[in-house]
Amino acid sequence: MIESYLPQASTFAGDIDWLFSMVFWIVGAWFLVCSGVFFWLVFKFRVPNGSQATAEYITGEEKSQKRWVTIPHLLVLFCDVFIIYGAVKVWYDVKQYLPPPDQEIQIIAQQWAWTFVHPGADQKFDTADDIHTVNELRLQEDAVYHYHLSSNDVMHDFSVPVFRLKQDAIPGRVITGWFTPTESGEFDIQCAEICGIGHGLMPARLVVEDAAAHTAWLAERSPVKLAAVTSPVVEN
Ligand SMILES: [Cu+2]
Repeated sequence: MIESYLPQASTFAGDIDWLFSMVFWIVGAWFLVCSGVFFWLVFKFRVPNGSQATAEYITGEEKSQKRWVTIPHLLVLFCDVFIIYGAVKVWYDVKQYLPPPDQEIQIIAQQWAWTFVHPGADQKFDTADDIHTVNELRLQEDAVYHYHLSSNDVMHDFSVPVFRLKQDAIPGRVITGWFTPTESGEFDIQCAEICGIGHGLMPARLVVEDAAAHTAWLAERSPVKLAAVTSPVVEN
């Protein structure tokens, strides 16, 4: 249902959509039942025009009256079991479990831009071959990524709708999570936490590409290679 409006581009996007759909159908069914009972009562006990009938005072103490509360209550609790089971399972898979990574990236939020850091060929951050991009995140399709999300100033939120991913960035903390892109293409990234007057101007682009294209891009953007090209050759 949701995927017809927004592609599912990560491995867990389908699980999140399944959870949304389950809650939608359970709550939707109860909404229809409640509305039906409500209007049935309204019309059944309608007083004809001109009648002098007075409203009946019901204490709700009789067993036959209490049933109107206890039976729906137990049925709702029964539905809650499914919602809680599904929510905890999906939450664990998306937010608490960390599958072994193929790649790692750093995501740094600030007022009002995103900086993305790839560790480069040595797979280590804070070294000379790190690749920095601003407001453009390039990822390899079908690779498991660990992200390390931080903020330089206030609270932000890294939101990638096609991944069904939202994660707050909190100053002073580095939050690690994961995703696996499953569909190549260009998608939106947006800050999802009001972070100041430029909050709405904090979008970024996500580019997911196949392994060959991504490797070529990493090689081309490597600062070590760029330095080799641009630095003057010193000869004695
Ligand atoms: Cu922000």
